[in-house]
Amino acid sequence: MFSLILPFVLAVFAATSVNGHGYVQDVVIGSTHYTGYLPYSDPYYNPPPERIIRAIPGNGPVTDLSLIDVQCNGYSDGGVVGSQPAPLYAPVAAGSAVALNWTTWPDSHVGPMITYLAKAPSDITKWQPGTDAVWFKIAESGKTADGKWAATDLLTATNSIYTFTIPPKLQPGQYIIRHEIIALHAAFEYPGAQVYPSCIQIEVTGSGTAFPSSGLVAFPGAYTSDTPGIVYDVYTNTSAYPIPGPAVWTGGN
Ligand SMILES: *[C@@H]1O[C@H](CO)[C@@H](O)[C@H](O)[C@H]1NC(C)=O
Ligand SMILES: *[C@@H]1O[C@H](CO)[C@@H](O)[C@H](O)[C@H]1NC(C)=O
Ligand SMILES: [Cu+2]
Repeated sequence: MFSLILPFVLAVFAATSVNGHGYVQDVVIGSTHYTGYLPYSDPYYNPPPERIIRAIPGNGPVTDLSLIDVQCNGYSDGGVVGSQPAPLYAPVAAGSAVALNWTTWPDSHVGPMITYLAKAPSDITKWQPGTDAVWFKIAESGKTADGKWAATDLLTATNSIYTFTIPPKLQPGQYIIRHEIIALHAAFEYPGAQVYPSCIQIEVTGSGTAFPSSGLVAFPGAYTSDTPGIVYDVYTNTSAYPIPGPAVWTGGN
């Protein structure tokens, strides 16, 4: 039985008074739904519900890109360390679609949506990548030629569901999906860009053999104040938006 304790009630009040922001609240793979890590209720259950998404402290962003927090969200100096493993992982056949259901995203928080993978060298429910260069980008969406942003325009148009595909030829194994929105409403200077990362544990199945042979990046590390797209004035800049990070790896397609 779950026991619900008083702080839950307090947390719900606190949550409703916090401005917007958000996180991935639900993951859909095939016909299977996985509830995301819910930062305003999960910590108050004993035992806590078991999730495939790594714990986050709340719906707020990370702005100091040098912190481990930029990997999976979390307090580097608090009880929840970014990238703390989750107890479960979801099986996914290579080539399948993964649908990520975000909480309602604030209109003001425009920016790109970017998705990385990292392959766990051992049991993913115990693995913390730390500052190792293990991440490669598999999907990205920024600003369209007619000025529509992945977040919020395109995300809202799909009922807050962002969908991407696991590369069909990717070699099997356990992977962390690192998916993020980078909100740019204050990114005219550094620090300003707000990173909202979410780390989802999966086990990819199939007979693929593809894996990137170079170009893996680290979080923290991949983004700094000098990375194109980290400082960008969304209110005045009508040029194309350079999505931060490495090129998308297409070797598994
Ligand atoms: C997204 O998740 C929320 C909360 O579980 C749910 O109410 C909503 O229907 C989901 N959206 C879609 C399009 O499935
Ligand atoms: C607009 O953004 C691009 C890409 O970041 C940058 O190179 C350019 O200098 C910016 N333009 C202005 C006027 O700030
Ligand atoms: Cu916000």
